[in-house]
Amino acid sequence: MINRRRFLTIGSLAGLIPSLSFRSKKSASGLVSTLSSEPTRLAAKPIVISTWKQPKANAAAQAVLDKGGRALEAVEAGVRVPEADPADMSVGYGGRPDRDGHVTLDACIMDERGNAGSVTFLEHIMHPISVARAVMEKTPHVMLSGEGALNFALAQGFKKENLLTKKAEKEWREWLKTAKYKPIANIERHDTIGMLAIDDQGNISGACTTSGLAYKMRGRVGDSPIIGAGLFVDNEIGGACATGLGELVMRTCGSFLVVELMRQGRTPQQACEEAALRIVKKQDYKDIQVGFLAVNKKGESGAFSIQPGFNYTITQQKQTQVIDAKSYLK
Ligand code: SD4
Repeated sequence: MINRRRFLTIGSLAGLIPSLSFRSKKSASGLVSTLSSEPTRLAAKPIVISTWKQPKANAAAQAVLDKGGRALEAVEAGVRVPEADPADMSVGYGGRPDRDGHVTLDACIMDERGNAGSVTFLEHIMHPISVARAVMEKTPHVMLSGEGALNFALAQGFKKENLLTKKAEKEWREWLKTAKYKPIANIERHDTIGMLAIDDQGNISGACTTSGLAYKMRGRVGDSPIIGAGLFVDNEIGGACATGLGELVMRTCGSFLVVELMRQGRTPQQACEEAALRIVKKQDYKDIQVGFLAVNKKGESGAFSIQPGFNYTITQQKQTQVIDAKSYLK
């Protein structure tokens, strides 16, 4: 499907983003700019779509939708899979710690009514997404952080656990020998999961959960739990989520921007591309990865990243595929 897509050169779209100097061909620096003329994937509902290679998470979400469940239930069930999987070292249990050796988690969730819940800097709880959902449904707030989030989780019956696996600890101790902190595109194997789903009723929900950047400063919170940055859903329009270096996504309200661009008429693919170009235009992106993923109300979807290497998993009509996203740099 991806190879069959037609692309417009950015030159013909210069009116949309006037101040970028677009190139229609590969330049000396290797930059290529494109905005697609078609959505990446044609509409089909229900749909589950998630950042990176997450077939098991999509299967768990799809199982909920197969029973006629809400998209909200689906995305929660879906992202709980990598949260509990120690092999996924960017999410939940087994996540890489901060520079002081603590696993700290960020997550958020949004439903079709525009309700939102979020936890940041949460420690010791395997399923931050479920705590985020409890914040949404059981408190008058949107976001709880740190000790307050942990106390709330414990009061809700969540169990306190050690989330630092031997493997993650060993790698961290190795890192301590040089303790150089420089996030590099894809090298940290970004597996943060952002998931969007549309259910039988046509309702959209989303979830995003991560242990954040490996060896981050203690207390650092990324884009993933920030409504509008790591995730945004507007049931009239669509949903979007982001992965990669959160600082770049937060500075541009990335997921909100993608949804707003879809509101203005962009396809999900075009919206993801334009949001990535916004970052490229304003930020130092050279070694940095950011990927966007979006779905609109019709069930069309799209994805785009700054660096090559970003992929996503889509489940539609009972078929699951992992697709390489187009990228700004080649
Ligand atoms: C963050 N956006 O904390 C997250 C990291 C990420 O895959 O996406 N990793 O900045």
